[in-house]
Amino acid sequence: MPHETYRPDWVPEGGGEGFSCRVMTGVTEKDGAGPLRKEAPPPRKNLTLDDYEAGILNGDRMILSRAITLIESNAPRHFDAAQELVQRILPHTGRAIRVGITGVPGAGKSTFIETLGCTLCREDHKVAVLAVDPSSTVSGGSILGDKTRMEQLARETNAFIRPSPSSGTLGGVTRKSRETLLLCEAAGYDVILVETVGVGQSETTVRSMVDFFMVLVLTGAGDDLQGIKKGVIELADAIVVNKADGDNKRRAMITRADYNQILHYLRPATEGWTTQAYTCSSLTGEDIDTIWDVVLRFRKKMEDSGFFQRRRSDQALQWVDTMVQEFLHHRIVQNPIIAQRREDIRALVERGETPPTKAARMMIDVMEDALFS
Ligand SMILES: Nc1nc2c(ncn2[C@@H]2O[C@H](COP(=O)(O)OP(=O)(O)O)[C@@H](O)[C@H]2O)c(=O)[nH]1
Ligand SMILES: [Mg+2]
Repeated sequence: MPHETYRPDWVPEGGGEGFSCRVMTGVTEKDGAGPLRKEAPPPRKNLTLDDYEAGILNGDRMILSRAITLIESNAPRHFDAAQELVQRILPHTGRAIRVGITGVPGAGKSTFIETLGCTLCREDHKVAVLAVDPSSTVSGGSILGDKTRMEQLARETNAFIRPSPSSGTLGGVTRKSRETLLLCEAAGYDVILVETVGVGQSETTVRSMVDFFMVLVLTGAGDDLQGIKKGVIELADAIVVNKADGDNKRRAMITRADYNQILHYLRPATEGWTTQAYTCSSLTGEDIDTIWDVVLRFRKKMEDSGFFQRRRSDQALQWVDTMVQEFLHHRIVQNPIIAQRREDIRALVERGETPPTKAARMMIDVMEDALFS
């Protein structure tokens, strides 16, 4: 097997790691060095659903990764298997605290997650990091950026980092992210951190899959709120003014006060919880523990009031509705008869020959005909 470390027979009793061998993939003819040994890739054992289930419940990261790949697959035959798998692991989900983190590019989301994640891992938490990146679904590029690699956190054995699935509609990505979150919970991750950018629709999407939602902001909010829409602030359970270090610290305090002023006039995102602004530095780690205490205090309070569970079941129901809508939308836009008739009816409206309400009625009739009869 290529790139595998093994210990040969001649290792002396008590011989340390230094006696390991590392086997590299052989050079092939393509490399231009003549007819050398050609090594076939190791056969990848096909996993059964039982293998997946047992592996996930055992916390096997390799099997967890492969299960997520199954979920992310767009092939119809994988879809059924993936759904069966999600059904099977469902009784083992729900025990993690799910935290969403948004903010404009450069706000320090990835750095924050890395610092917080490493701290939690050292406290024996198992931390899974997921990303929902709407840009990668459209352009193939990522706004979340390279730092999503989170090199320090990636080295922690208690951490599992999964980048955003990179194809499909935001709806498809959302389904995959939600199901990935469930698999991670079943694999024993008790903290799930979901990173997304504060542009477009993705923060509403992430809000709908997490318990606690925070917005990372930079200093100097002023009147323009740094392009962060008021709508995003209204989704937040905490505003975190990041980069409160060095010369920036004093300004961060002022920004925090500014946000608290604004929050005073907004409806809180979570019933029974007062959203406040805090400062921290993801670079030095200062006050990262304070932010985590806020999350824990939130969970305790919401569990006591019953709101925690209620939000989760509301989210599940809302998720069903969203998927039905998306499914119908998909069926409608994919249908050639509907597409043709739609053009005809639009032309009638454009020429002023049919009033809009009647045209809408005609469209509905066409759809019912095409889809349900
Ligand atoms: N001084 C300082 N710089 C930070 C802090 N957090 C992040 N940065 C820097 O800000 C830049 C953007 O950080 P990144 O985590 O990639 O932001 P993201 O786009 O929101 O994920 C990087 O150069 C970080 O090193 C912080 O708390 N203090
Ligand atoms: Mg990032």
